[in-house]
Amino acid sequence: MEKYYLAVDIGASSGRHILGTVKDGNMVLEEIYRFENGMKRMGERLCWDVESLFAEIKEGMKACKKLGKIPVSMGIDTWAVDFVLLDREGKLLSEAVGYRDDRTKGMDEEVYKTIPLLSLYERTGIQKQIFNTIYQLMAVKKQTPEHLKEAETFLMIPDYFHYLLTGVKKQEYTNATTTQLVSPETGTWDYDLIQSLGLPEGLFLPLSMPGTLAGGLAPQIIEEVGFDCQVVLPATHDTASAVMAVPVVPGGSMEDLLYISSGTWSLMGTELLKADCSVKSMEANFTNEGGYDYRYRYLKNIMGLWMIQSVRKELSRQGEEYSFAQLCDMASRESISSLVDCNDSVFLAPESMIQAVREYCRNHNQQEPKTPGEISAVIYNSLAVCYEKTIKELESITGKTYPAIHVVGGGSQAEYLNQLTADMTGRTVYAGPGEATAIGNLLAQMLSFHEFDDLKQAREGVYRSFAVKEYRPQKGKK
Ligand code: ADP
Ligand code: LRH
Repeated sequence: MEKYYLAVDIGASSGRHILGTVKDGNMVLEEIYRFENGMKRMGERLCWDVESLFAEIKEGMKACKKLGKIPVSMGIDTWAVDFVLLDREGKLLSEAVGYRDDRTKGMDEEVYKTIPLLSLYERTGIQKQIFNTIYQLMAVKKQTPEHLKEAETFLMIPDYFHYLLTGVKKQEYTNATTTQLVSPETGTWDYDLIQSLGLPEGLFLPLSMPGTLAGGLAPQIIEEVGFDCQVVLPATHDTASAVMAVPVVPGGSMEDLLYISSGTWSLMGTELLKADCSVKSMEANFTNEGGYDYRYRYLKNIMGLWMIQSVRKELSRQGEEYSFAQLCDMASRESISSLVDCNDSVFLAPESMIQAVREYCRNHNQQEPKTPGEISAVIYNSLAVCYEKTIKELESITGKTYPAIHVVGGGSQAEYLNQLTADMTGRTVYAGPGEATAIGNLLAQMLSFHEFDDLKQAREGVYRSFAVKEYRPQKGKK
């Protein structure tokens, strides 16, 4: 009898249900359901439609039933930093506001009235991003304080979905670290910080590690989807799951891996056994997010393929349909040398990404990209330059050298970008697996059911199970 595990991986641009099994030590995957995702304007705010996302979660579960492949366990991961507040009856107090909404404007200064930026970094090790949960909670406190007063429960988005499935409220560690309210020293909420910010301490429960059993499905869910299974918390932050699935050559080392988790964002970094909360690290804007087994994900957020996703959508609205592969192909034939700083805040949520890229080039006295191919070329080239800069910073901070880059996630299919990255950085790029996040989600469940002994064995399993494509740097291309 096959033993199936179900990963529900919801990224900012799409979600999927993937069934996984282990056969002779190798992982076998089957994608059974996929759906679109994206923030939507609801009233004044950019929000996630959590109601329809939960309906999609259940639809995918029904697909298991239809196939007759009932998982022993399931787990959900999503993007980080966003949350919901629930009242005493477990009802949402507001829409689930998304991280690209501008409600956090000026909230950094509000937080710094209580704790200066440097102390905040020293205490949490988390990279400043204006959308971190800490700034979002400050926005709630300033703009709708009644929600904080009425709130009985704070749950990050995947914790909320697990609660809807099981009726059990758990707060998972890896995603909790992205709130910027967790101490890397203790691995739990920094209650002094929470108190000093005037946030209700009671909202923050003891944290649960990936692999924790949340419980079985609630009776009404069993009735709806047609089966029961355990819910096991994966690393609920999608990037933490993706990093778990960075392949390791059998007998090789897990230390000193350099990865890019490439999707809507490019998360580039390594793992550290101890968080680096130094001033140098803060100035380079590296983060120490919590990972499986308390291995810190020492990385930098780079704006990533969000830029190309936005361009593609915009072109589609104008009646020009291109696949990502086509945009890559068109970009590869352009010679434009203009570059943008991908991490400039003008690219976080512009009305028009095409105009934002053009304007940036114009303002920096560079050639303005005109055609879709030119715009895509500017974006892909700028990303590769950003990767090169990030490696240099990382090597200078850790004192190590990283000869190869593992690109995992949907973006590992961008062949043109992989080759550019190899050429620009002078390192070999290993691209794949493309479904790293779902694989990492499955690994946490499988580890909890003892399919693998430990993370290293699990990562060696990833190496054996999935094809990885190699891109060697070509001389003279830089
Ligand atoms: P997320 O989980 O953040 O929603 P994914 O990991 O699914 O994102 O990655 C989606 C991105 O991968 C797309 O935005 C696109 O840029 C890139 N991508 C996927 N397939 C291809 C392809 N065939 N060629 C080029 N890029 C691709
Ligand atoms: C990637 C991701 C990233 C976060 C961002 C909000 O999907 O989780 O790690 O910084 O979304």
